[in-house]
Amino acid sequence: MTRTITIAAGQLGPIAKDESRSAVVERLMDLLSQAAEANCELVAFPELALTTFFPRWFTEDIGGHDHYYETEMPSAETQPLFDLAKELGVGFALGYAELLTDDSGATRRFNTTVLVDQQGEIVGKFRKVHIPGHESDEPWRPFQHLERRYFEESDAGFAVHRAFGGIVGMATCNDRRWPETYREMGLQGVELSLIGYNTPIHYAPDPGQNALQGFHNHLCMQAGAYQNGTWVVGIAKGGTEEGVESLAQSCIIAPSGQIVAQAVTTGDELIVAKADLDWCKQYKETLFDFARYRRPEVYQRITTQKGVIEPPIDSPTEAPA
Ligand code: CDV
Repeated sequence: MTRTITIAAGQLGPIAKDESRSAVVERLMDLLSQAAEANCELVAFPELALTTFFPRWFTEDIGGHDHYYETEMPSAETQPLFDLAKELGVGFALGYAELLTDDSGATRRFNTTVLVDQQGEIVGKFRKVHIPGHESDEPWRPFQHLERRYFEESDAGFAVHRAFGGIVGMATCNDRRWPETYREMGLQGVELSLIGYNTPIHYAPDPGQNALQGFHNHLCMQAGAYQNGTWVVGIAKGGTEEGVESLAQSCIIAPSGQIVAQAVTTGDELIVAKADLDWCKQYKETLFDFARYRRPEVYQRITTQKGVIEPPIDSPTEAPA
């Protein structure tokens, strides 16, 4: 039995600050309809796909941004997308800002993605683990990246889900730059990794990286795909949003690390690929046969140490005898 599924990245162009949720949901539904016409089983949408990228603006009271968050999923405004998914038999992954009140009564804010199956049911939820940027007002920047003010880091890690006939995982934007993200999912047998992103071209702490944004985007996702034998779908919200230019270049990457489909615009665009999930085995059972070749006993620093600890300057390390 073949395990080939047709998957799509539903890239979005900019979302204006005053664009309504309903208008954005219309755009998502249009992409989902295109995915159905292309016989897709699944379409993945970007990070924070329902609103403008609001962490670019400082507010003293973060509650002043609460209207950018969802308190329920689906909500009255997003329900039509779920209904269409069920009607057309096309699942989706959707990134959004999540606001909740926990059991102790505390308000929690996460950068979240849900995985929805072909019956329109939520079958997985992921909360962003690596939160980039800064917490405080930094007015020297041409625009800010206050994700660390508006979201907390999730401790839930990288779960995977049996869905769409395979093993599906999710990660969000900055997570894609960290090899641990893919390896955590790889160790659970992931076959399809869905990663939405909002990546401004201008990187204020080191503008020398601006020209390399496209290269770094593909570099990390292609490496993650190959080293873990997984399909990776990278989905951008690209184009110039509220004056900030963001990377597009959404792509679908095979377990070989090769890009098999790539967006050519910076706006709303659907890209499609047929993904043979059994292709993953060619890597998982050969070069990257984890059970045979990994050496976790010599990787202790990876989970026990956070920052870099350099060797002392005056005591050179001895070569083993
Ligand atoms: N949304 C993001 O996580 N953006 C970061 C930028 C700030 C570097 C990224 O890794 O693309």
